[in-house]
Amino acid sequence: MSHHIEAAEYIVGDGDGWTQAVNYQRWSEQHTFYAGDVLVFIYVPGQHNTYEVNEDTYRTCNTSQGVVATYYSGHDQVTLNETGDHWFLCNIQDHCKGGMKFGVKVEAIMNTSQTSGSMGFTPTSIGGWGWVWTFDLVPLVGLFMLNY
Ligand SMILES: [Cu+2]
Repeated sequence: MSHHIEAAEYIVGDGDGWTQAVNYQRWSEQHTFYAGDVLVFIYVPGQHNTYEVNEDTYRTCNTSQGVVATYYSGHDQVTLNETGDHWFLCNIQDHCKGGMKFGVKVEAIMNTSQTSGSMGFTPTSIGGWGWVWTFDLVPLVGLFMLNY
């Protein structure tokens, strides 16, 4: 009954795409992202862009440091290879400070055939994100990464 064998692709903002005046944090909270999933940022090139940044840069919108990757194509496909937190923003003018930014927490792929007691689900509060379900499953993460 694994519900997540294949990687999923998500259009950021759904029909709105990647633009201003959309609550992307709310959008991201509607999904559970797993390692290997793909975020697609759709926008008119030059009007926006996609920066993956660290958490500090996400909070401050100051991209003089903490930039992990940049995309400008207007159809940016970002694969969430690593589990853990990923932070994105638009670096055009004041778009980031206007709310054009969000974070996602990427989970390890769940192997539902394994029911050992090592899988511990823990409700965890992440600042400003409300309650989310997280779990630690280091052996599975290791297996997954071997596939890349
Ligand atoms: Cu923008």
